[in-house]
Amino acid sequence: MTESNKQESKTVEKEMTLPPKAENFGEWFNAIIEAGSLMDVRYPVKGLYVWYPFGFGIRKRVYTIIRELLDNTGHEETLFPLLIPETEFMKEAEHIKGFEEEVYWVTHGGTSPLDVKLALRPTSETAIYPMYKLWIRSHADMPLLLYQVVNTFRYETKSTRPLIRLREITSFKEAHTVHATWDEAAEQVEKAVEIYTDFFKRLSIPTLLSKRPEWDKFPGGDYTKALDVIMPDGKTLQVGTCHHLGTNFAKTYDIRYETETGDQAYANQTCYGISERCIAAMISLHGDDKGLVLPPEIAPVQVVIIPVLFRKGAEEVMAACNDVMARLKGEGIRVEMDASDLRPGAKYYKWEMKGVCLRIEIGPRDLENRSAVLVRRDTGVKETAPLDTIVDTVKAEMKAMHDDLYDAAVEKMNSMVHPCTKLEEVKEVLGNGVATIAWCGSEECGKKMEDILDAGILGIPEHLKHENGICPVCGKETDKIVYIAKKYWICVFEKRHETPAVWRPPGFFFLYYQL
Ligand code: P5A
Ligand code: ZN
Repeated sequence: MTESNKQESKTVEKEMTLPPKAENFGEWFNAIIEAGSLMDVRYPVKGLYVWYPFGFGIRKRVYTIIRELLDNTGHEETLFPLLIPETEFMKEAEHIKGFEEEVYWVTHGGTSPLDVKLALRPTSETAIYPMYKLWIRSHADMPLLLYQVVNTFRYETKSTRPLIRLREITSFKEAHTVHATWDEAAEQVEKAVEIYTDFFKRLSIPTLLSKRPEWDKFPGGDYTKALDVIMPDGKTLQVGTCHHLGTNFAKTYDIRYETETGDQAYANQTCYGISERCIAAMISLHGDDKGLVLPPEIAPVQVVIIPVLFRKGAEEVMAACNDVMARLKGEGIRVEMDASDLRPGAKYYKWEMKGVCLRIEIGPRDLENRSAVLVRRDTGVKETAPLDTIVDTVKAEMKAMHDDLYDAAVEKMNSMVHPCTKLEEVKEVLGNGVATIAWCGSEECGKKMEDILDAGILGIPEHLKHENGICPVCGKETDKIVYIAKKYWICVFEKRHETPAVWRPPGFFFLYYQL
């Protein structure tokens, strides 16, 4: 076997291992993580994975977008330490309650026990806010809008999954803001929601926005607004959260400022975060049985040129391909040429798997007409494009591809949101997406609904109102509606209410940690 033959047979073997997405989304997801060169899952610590360079190229572009959006809206990037002293970590009772089961502790320096244990940040409130106490002095120091992109550690006990539920979240983008008034902080939460919505649009991802119920809000916060994505199997993935923290953390960490009238007041805060779950959502929504489908802005390779070579005219074909490649590169387009001796089918397979947006084929017959064949990755549609204007055609197709991916995803999402009036209807539709139903808003009715349906309340989409709604549990009239979904990839604090409250009154807590 020649070297190239070997390569080809290996590729073909992989080709057969991507299971059909529509039938078994879970297996498809696991398979594409490897086949799409995203991550190596063989790292010998549970819940930790290695980015392949190709996957990291995707990550880099996704995080360039969020950085751009934040930088353009008054945020500044910063970097805080990974280690948090136990003394700071243990100050905010509600916050500890939410995270205590998830924290990794550093207890030793070499062989000597540390005087004060150090937590690996599960999120950075308790690292950042003691410094905010030092930085915030007067009303003129606000608003303060900082963010960082870091790794955080959460000892997740449910099954871990690459990009979705990690013990080392490698790409945690967390923003922490400080404001004079509660209303200003509330406005910032709305801005954060807008930034995240725009961010997901750039990834051609539509999201569902809702205000989380009381029992599901961020530990230590006043309220939480969250963005969820409906995954292809109908279950929802929480991809972003924006929390109003009120003055709760400010009181704990003594973040005060002098008002214009010379009084002292506690600051109001918000924080909001996303993780590499955004990449999980992107590949899941757009990918297909042939592999990754990536919005052009994200694709590490946007165009692949495949010369169709015969003995006759090979030189001219190569010259034309090189010319097109140089012109595309000149316009900043990420382009590769595949002149290898793989058979055409194997070449298509390889580049389709990597989510290359456009394939350009040029052969002797195309040259006779001064044209090339263009194939779109998302639709598979072929078109003939004149060589002279091919750069413009490529640009137009890439723009169209982003919009078409988004439109298709919106259509799919809308077809998976089912308005219901009775709980029996909700039960029926939950296998295929999200249900909306009236809800009076009481915790009692909410929890009853969750029990009856064996599903979770995502939250209230405050921008949607229900005329003449009737709560299906208590029968009260209401204008509120609620999203209900099967959500199996929940995050830390969503599990909090599963722990009986009697176990952890704050007093017991402190006692426990003082011992
Ligand atoms: C907001 C930023 C926070 O931690 N503190 C700073 C706030 N919120 S959060 O909801 O707990 O997390 C933010 C988002 O991170 C994702 N996420 C995860 N992703 C992968 N693996 C995990 N184990 C994990 N846990 C949380 C979720 O998308 C969440 O909305
Ligand atoms: Zn009710």
